[in-house]
Amino acid sequence: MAIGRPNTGNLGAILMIERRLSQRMLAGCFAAAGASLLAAPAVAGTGQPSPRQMGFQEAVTPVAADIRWLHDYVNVIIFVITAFVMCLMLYAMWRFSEKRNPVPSRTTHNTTIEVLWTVVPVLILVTIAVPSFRLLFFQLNTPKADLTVKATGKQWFWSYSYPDSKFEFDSLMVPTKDLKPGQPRLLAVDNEMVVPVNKVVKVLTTGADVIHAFAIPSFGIKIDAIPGRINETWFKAEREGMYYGQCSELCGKDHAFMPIAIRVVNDRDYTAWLDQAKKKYATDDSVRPTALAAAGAQ
Ligand SMILES: [Cu+2]
Repeated sequence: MAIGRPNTGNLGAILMIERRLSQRMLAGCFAAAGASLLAAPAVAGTGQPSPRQMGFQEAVTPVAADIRWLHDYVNVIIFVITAFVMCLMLYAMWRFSEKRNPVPSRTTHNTTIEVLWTVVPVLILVTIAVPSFRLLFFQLNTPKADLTVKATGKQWFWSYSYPDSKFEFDSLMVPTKDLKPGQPRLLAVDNEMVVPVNKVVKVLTTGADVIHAFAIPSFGIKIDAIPGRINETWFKAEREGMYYGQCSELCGKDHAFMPIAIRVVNDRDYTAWLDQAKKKYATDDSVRPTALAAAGAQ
């Protein structure tokens, strides 16, 4: 009795279904990729994510622009290496298959190729390390600051203090039901941090309770806000507008609901804001001794 026959029939049918399915899946993947490419906005979001965004949010500071450049540069290197290794593997599978190469050679060691596959990766790493270190120094060396703002992460909102002008205020997320037109959900806040355009802003961060992290994708900054210590970063926004970020360190129940909103304005608007902010957020140091504000003034 041919035991194998019914099985062969089943197997054939299964294989055919599988082939059709994989064809369909492949077509689906291509369609999805095509649709997302077509539907993707010309530029990724500025200051906030945009629907079907590919890649980073648009860079508005020199540091963020450099981060984007390094990312694209390393991506090209990754692509070339991956393509090269894939071609090499495909060629080896084809050329040295049992059919084409029944008696394998017993060659071992080839000094030239061994030197090459040691030296070439080292050179590739050097071409990555040089711009990467340059970017690190650029990020970590704060230029002379025009303005200092201290951001204190609290469960679950941010407080901004302007030590030069001696005021501090809290910045809380606007609940979805209270959003005004144009305000992005989970990102809009009641009191935005306001800074002037084209000015170096030094940001000091600290945490009042647990570790939070201050991050603005468009500015290319992300730095931990740790209780008991002050961290420092800087940005120079080169375009006016609203820029959003979020706490980027899991800090508790409402971690997802303590956005960071920074409004970058021209000098005139900044002076006007500063004048009214001084009145609005005036703190009487005798009533409210803020050790945090003092720490920021250093
Ligand atoms: Cu947090």
